[in-house]
Amino acid sequence: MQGSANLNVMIKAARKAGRSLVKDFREVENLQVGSKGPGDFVTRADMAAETIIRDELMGARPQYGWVGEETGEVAGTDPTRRWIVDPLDGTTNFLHGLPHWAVSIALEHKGEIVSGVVFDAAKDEMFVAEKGAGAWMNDTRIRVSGRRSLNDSIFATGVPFGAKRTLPATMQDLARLMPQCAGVRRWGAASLDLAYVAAGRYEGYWEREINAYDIAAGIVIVREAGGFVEPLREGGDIFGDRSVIAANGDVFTKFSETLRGRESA
Ligand code: LIP
Repeated sequence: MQGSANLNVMIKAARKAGRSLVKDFREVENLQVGSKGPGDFVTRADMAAETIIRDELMGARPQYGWVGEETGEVAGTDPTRRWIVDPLDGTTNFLHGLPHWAVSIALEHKGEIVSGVVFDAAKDEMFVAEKGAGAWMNDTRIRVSGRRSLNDSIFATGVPFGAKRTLPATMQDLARLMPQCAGVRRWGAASLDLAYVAAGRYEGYWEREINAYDIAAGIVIVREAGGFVEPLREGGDIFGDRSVIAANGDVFTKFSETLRGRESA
């Protein structure tokens, strides 16, 4: 893909952070579980990755704003653009030695996500998209799946850590959806859930109580792969409501109506 200068900066940052995380991920497997076990180590790995990304992005574009999972929000001198970064999405998987986690970097311009990079460093899968330029995985153009019926479709969801507030609603979602589809998965990395929808690996994904930095990059990747992304609440706001629903265009209506409680014929 012929990306913009900004996208190239994002890809470089993701690769650099990914290399550091892969090294740390190998270490996690050698650590003993205990009070001074992988938990502290993973927090340090996460912080180190965020520092790498921040140095790269802020070094290249010091005028842009910044939102990072670990370091919070910093306003830029250019109020129209900001980076939205999760250095390690899928922390719990990482902590348990499960190779399903990613670096997620998005660029927002005037309230819209215009570029996104989701890097699954353990599998060396780099998902990227830029508004108007399509979505790619490594050197291959990706598209959402062509499955049209809910019955044949697989979906993914997530439940936040703790989940007290969200669990009953998610259970209701599952009760509505599962009898009508081929299966629901819970992989534990929202950025990759969106990237997988974009790559046609499953048909859709939804989540309640999700943070902007977990999903910002994936949003533009799904849209550029031909899919739809909306807030779960009709007419709502994805980041404001902290809820999202994404799917290929063929199943989106039935999928969203099922979750929103209005089952279509
Ligand atoms: C996690 C997500 C996961 C979601 C959790 C959490 P983290 O991100 O990607 O899929 O269900 O609520 O936000 O904490 O690993 O960066």
